[in-house]
Amino acid sequence: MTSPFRFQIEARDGRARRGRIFTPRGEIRTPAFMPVGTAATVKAMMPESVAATGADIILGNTYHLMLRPGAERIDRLGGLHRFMNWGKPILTDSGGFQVMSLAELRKLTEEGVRFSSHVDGSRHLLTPESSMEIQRQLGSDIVMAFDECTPYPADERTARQSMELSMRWALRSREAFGDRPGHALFGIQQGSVYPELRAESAEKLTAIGFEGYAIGGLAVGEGQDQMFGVLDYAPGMLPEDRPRYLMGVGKPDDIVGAVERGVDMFDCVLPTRSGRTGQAFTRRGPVNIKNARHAEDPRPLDPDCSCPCCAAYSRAYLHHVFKAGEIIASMLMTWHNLHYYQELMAGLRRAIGEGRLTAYAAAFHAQRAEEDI
Ligand code: PRF
Ligand code: ZN
Repeated sequence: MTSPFRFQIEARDGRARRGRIFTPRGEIRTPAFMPVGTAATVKAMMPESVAATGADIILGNTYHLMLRPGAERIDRLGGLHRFMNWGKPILTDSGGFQVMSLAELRKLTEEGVRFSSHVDGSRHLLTPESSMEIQRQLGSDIVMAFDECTPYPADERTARQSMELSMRWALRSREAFGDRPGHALFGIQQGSVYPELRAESAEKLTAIGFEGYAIGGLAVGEGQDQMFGVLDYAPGMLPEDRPRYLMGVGKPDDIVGAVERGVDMFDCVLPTRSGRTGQAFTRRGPVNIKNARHAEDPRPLDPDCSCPCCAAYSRAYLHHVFKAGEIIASMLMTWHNLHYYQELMAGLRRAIGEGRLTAYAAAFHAQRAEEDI
């Protein structure tokens, strides 16, 4: 019998791969972009609309859901999929990264992280074991190991200590996760910008054995040049036959560059958050709908876009509803942005399948370099 969770590579182009992850909740076409659904909602979107943009999987967060409404409550209500009415796969992040960026009075020890909730100040402890239990209660399809995202910049000694702690936590995560057919556990590589540490981290994770491998600790302020520098070698250190996930990335050009370097999965708040703050992504580059030059512009955000926003609404209307603080501004702009991201991923997958990724990336960059829109 083949495993209910498996990754199949269908095409390669340079270091890039096109493939498919099979799960009991459906297939994930890779390279994949996962919209962020932190608090059991992809903000401003109905789940069926998220699916209509082409998303095969969304991301949820241990940290937010354990604090509100609580993982045990979601478990009693039939799990996160039923709770939020999203039947396709869900990947959940393990919580450590969000604790370090959102919680107060944090204390990191060998055991885990103690912190105060940013919601009500209540005290909590997250450990590899409790993170695995919470992600099980949520019913997550792809569970992330509990790690520390090494802050940037970090000297090599500090980065080593942090990476080694994450690797001890990765082993504890694997042991606590146990055997759960149809569910996957992904390990997370750390090591900051140090090739030797990235290599050691990859060796330790591979020895433990995971269904997939994430590259953590990037997009934390190092800039695109340094991030691509790490991505020139880091994906190649991870097992060839498993999905590779670059956490928290990124801008459209970050994604194109990372796919060219062998990454299969991405998540980022950018399309959803930008949608709510008035920034639209288009083939010609970003458009800020708040700008007065759109006030009487009858054209859609992007004439080449087939999303419901561009099919029926002008820039003038979007400018107006955004300025008026109307909820539909967030709805339309978020839909457009998620559609743009999914079209980008579909274009990358098609290009890899046809062996023309280099030309696709060149056209992507050329279109954006054209004059102001
Ligand atoms: N670890 C985890 N989640 C993350 C990251 C990480 O390193 C990042 C880094 N960009 C984003 N989200 N667990
Ligand atoms: Zn559109």
